Formats: sequence, structure tokens, C-alpha cells
Amino acid sequence: MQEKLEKIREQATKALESETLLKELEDLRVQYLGKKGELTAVLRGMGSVEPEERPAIGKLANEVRENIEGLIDKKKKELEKLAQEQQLDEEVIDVTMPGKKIRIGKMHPIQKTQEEVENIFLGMGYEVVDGREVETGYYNFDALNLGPDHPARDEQDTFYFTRDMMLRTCTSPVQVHTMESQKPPIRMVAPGKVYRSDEVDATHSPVFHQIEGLVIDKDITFGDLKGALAEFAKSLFGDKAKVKFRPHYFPFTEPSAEVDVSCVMCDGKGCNICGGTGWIEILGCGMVHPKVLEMAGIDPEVYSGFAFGMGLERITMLKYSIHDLRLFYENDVRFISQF
Ligand code: 2NL
Repeated sequence: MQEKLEKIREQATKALESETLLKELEDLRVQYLGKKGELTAVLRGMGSVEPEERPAIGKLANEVRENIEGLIDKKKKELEKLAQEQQLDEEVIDVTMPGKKIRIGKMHPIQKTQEEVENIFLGMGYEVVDGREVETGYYNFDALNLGPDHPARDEQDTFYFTRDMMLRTCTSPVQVHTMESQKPPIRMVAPGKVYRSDEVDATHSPVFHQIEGLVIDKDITFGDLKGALAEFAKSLFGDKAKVKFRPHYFPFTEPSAEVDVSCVMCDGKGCNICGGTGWIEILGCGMVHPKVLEMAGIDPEVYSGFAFGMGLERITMLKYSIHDLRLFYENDVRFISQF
């Protein structure tokens, strides 16, 4: 009996000394000390031990149990410490290393110009109105007094889905929808993407951005148009900016004009940006054609109004001296992040 106990102690000690895996320690505990373990098996045989020897054997058995328990606990602590050290070695953190930079995006220059223009008109009491990019021939052309034979309707110039469904070529349809659904007074701007079948070059793109404005009320005159656009030009290009109205033709306005602003680069003295003239064209405008008002259900005998339209790419190029519009669509952060 005594020998058996010593043997168990010896085997357990050896097994524990060579143990290297924390998860196997519990198996060893069960093997030696568990209910079906080796030590329990030996103690079950106590009946065959001489009664006078029993206390000594019992004492030894307890000693062996405590011994093995002690060794298991010691081993457990050792292995836990080792595991922790290993983990710490693997997860070294150098707190002096520079942190990861989070790159914050920037607003696209076209979007920036759009918001700037929107804000100027919001400040003058206009509303910003969004619309659809797919339109019918009526809203894109007929309602604007562009008849069936107008060259803008050519398949070469407009993206058609069907004979009567197309990508809008300007944001005027948004204004036509507004005139149909809202009673004057109307003061609105309609910004957004427009589509024309153009070859890409430094100043053309089949998708570009426009903002159009419309004011309709009783007694609106060309004087109101001039005042509004002169104020707008000063807000966008600075107080020194002057405007010049040149007669022009649009089918949807009468009279019509193109507006030049005094060159922001040379103050009107003449440079290579303005081609030596001192003036730069920024928008088209005019008094809304009576036929256009009538078609939209507004009585031209009672109401009058003005409208204008400008390309946001063009304005942005002027503001930042950008010479090639393709840069806007390449999405190179080195370009975008400059504005
Ligand atoms: C340009 C010229 C213009 C308009 C747009 C307009 C809209 C309605 C009625 C009458 Cl609903 N006119 N829009 C008027 C004059 C000029 O744009 O050169 N845009 C880039």
C-alpha cells in the first residue's frame, strides 16, 4: 500500500514536471485525484490494510494528495505566468509611435460653388428646389418654347431613352414643374446635373452642373433682373465686381441677355484669362417669354418674371483659375483637397 502511494507520488511529480500545457493540467488532476483517479483507487483498498497500519497509511495518502495538489497549483501558476509573458512579448505596444492619421474628405469644388451660389440666393429670399434628371420632351423642350424643329432636340445633342424620355439638358424643367404647381410669387433656384451629348475636352463634358433661377410676381421688370444679378456677382466675386448686359437670344426669354463680369484677375484691365477684354461671360438671362408663362398656367397679362442660368463648372474654373474641366471628374484627391 505504502509502495503504491509512493509510486503514485513519483509518477504524478514526473508527469507534472514535464507538463507544458495549461489545458492538460486538469486532465492530470482527474487522473490522480479524481473520483475514479489512481489515489482514490488505492484508498478504496484500505479495508485490506492491518488496522494498526491504517493511521499511518491514511496520513501518507493525505500527504500524497496535498503534495500532488500543491504541485498542480504551482505548475498552474508557472504556466499562467509563462502564457502572460508570451502574450506581452507578442503584443508589444510602442506608445511613442506616431498615431494612424485619419484622412478627412473635402467637399468637391463644384459642390462648394453650388452651395455658395445657393446661399447667396437663399439670402435674397429664394428657395432651392430639386428635380428629376429624366424628363419628357414637353418639360425639357416644348414648355420652354423650343418647338419640334429646334436643333437642341437633335439626337446628336440629347441623350434619349425613348422618343419622349430623355436626360434633361438644363434644369429649366424643374422651374416649369414649380410654375405649374405653385402660385406666384415664385423665387427659386434649381441646381443640378444636366446632360448633353458632347465630346469631352478642356471645356466640355456630357455631364455638367447648372444652376438656374426664376422670379415671378406682379410688376417684375428687367430692372429687377439687373439688380438681382449685379448683387449676386458682387457676393460671389467681391464688391469690386461690375456686370455688363449684352443683348442675346434665347427662345424661352424675351428680351434676353448674356452677363459678363469684370475680370476677377486683372480688375478689367485685360489679361490672358479674359482674353484682353477685361470681361468674362458668366451667365445667360432674360424676361420669361409670355408663351412660357402661359403654357405653365400663369397669366402673362398679370404676372411677369425673369430667369437666368449658369454653368457651375465654368464659375468654379474662373474662381480658382482651373484651365481643364476634366480635372473635376478624375477624383484625384491631390486636386480635390486644394479647395
Ligand atoms: C445659359 C442660359 C438661361 C433660363 C436659362 C429659363 C427657365 C424657365 C423660363 C425661362 Cl422655366 N428661362 N431659364 C433663362 C435664360 C438663360 O440659361 O447660358 N445657361 C448656361
